[in-house]
Amino acid sequence: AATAVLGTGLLAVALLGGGAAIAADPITLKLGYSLPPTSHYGVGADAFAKALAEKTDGKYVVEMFPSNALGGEREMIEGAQFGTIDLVVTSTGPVGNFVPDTLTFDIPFLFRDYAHARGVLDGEIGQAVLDKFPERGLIALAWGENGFRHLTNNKVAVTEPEDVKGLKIRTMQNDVHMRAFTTLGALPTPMAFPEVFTAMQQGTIDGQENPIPVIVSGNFAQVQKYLSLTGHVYSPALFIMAPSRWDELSDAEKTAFKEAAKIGADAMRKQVETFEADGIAKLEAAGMTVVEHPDGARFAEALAPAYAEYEKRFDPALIKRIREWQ
Ligand code: EAX
Repeated sequence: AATAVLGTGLLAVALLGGGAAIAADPITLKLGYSLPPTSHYGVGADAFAKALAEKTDGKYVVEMFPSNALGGEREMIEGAQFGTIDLVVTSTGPVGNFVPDTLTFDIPFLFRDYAHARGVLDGEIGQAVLDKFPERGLIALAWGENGFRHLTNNKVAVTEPEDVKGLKIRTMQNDVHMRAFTTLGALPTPMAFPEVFTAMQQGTIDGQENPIPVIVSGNFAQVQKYLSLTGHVYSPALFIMAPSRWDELSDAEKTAFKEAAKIGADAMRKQVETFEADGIAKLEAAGMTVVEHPDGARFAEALAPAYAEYEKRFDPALIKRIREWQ
């Protein structure tokens, strides 16, 4: 019966396909995310649900609310704090407003590549940040992945930092990102994700920035002409849980939730890789002009004043440790 309200039918497929039993009287948990079921978030959330059912003998059934059905990411995180939403798969975009320690990871050009980002998040440094969530009224089960963010817009093929000057760019509700775009001379417009497509369509913004998996999943090629592979910042994702739900779990169940989230995160990362492998060609086929090699070194140089500020705001020793991670 729980699957009837999904509108996607994916849960039923995930559970039956996995052969997991559904307990006689299962507990249904609401999970929200901002992208379609076919996205990396959808794939990750389904893998989590399946693993959780297996590990708890079907005691927990996850009801999926994809495509912003429960609101933007900031609203969903608030829902988890209040206990009106049980689980959220979200980018860290708005998370710094709740748990400031996540903001260090939002510094542009901090991570070299996927292996670097994943290594830092899965190690001591990432765990220390996950451990900060309870004191902010949230539980973070595991790091997932959104991907390296690239710039799209409707005005100009961006190759150099100067090309960004005067562009109205939607950013996430994240002041580290906003600071970077202000420093480049853009006009950053913070906006919740559910409003972004319409804003591009109506021309109230010139562009936005997101990883390839989001640009593809969101059909942004329909409303954006230019894609520049700036890779200017790595965007982590998180499996977040409502503390009110978490506190009801036994220790064994807590372990099961964390393990299931890790399995979900691995599936999400694999799906990011799939989108990265064929996404750019798909976007070109859909009519986007792609700048494959914008001048990354000059972008980093142009951000010097922003870096000076980040060094004051965050722990410089931690930034150095992350940069030098091997
Ligand atoms: O989490 O708000 C954003 O641009 C996010 O990257 C998107 O919602 C996926």
